[in-house]
Amino acid sequence: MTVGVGVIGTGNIGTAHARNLAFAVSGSQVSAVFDTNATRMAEVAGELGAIAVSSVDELINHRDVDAVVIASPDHLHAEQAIACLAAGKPTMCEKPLAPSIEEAITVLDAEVALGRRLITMGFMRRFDPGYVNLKEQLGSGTVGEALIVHCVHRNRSIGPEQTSATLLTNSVVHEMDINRWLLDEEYVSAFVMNGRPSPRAAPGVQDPQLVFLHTASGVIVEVESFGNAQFGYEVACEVVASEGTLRLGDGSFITSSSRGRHGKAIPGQWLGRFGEAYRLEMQAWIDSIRAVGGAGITTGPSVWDGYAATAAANACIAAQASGQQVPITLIAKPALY
Ligand code: ISE
Repeated sequence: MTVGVGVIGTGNIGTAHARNLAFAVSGSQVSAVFDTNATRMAEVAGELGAIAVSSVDELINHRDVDAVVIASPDHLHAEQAIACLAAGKPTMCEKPLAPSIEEAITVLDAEVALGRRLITMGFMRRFDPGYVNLKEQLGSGTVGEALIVHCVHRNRSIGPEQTSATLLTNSVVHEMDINRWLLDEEYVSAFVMNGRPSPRAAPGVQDPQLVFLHTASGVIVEVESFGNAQFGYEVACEVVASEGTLRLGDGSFITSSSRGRHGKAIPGQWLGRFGEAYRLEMQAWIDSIRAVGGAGITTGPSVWDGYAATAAANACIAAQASGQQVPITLIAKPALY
């Protein structure tokens, strides 16, 4: 069975997902696309041999659409995810599940009421070979127990729509997810340190910022989030453990020596760094749909993971505003997850 996918949003990430589904993933094709930018939508539809539809509703309910990718602006994810649940279609929802906890819970409630998992969260770092290796090595116990995790998340620049809060819900949300996955436990509190803003930061935007999370067992997760780092894209993670350390540098850095120079090329943005993770994420999603379809997805990041990451990001927003440490209290985990 070839899974016909409808892609909502043909911006950077939606187009990357659509190209992967059309050319790099086996078992899928892109049957329909939708975007409010009609020119861009037509270009992507033409390139992939998909139809361009006139609304999100038409896409979700189209008979050639077996499954949906949500790659629209963050504030639309929750309502579109709920519409996909109502149509009974397996869905890959880009992060975040929603910017606010309340909206995230509406999706959680809708999926629990349906009684089967249809939504997979697009936390692609879980498929990055570097992070997978880091988790395996930590799990093997050779460095002992994790005590502190230092993370670096630098973007070359951020758009004018980004605020101190969206840097947390849209960007640092990756660390919210990947560290609870790495450590296999939930967070219990958040604290955010504001410092001297970069002269490149837009007025009123706290950039860079230092985020501190405590997990249930007391591990400290520290994240440097820097949206306007200028030099390129960089993600790094170092686990300090009781018997040693594990360090994940930027997996896409290749050191080369040529023409009298020695050095590394730095990716300009996240697609360069996480290209393989995005492809592997899509292949795993399509494989799971082909295996179980609408009967319910059982692998990959879930709506619960999306909710937990949003809850941590929202605690950070409150911590940033108050300058205080803010507790993170999750609702009871439904049996579905
Ligand atoms: C973007 O949406 C991503 O997913 C990138 O990984 C992240 O670095 C960036 O800050 C986000 O805006």
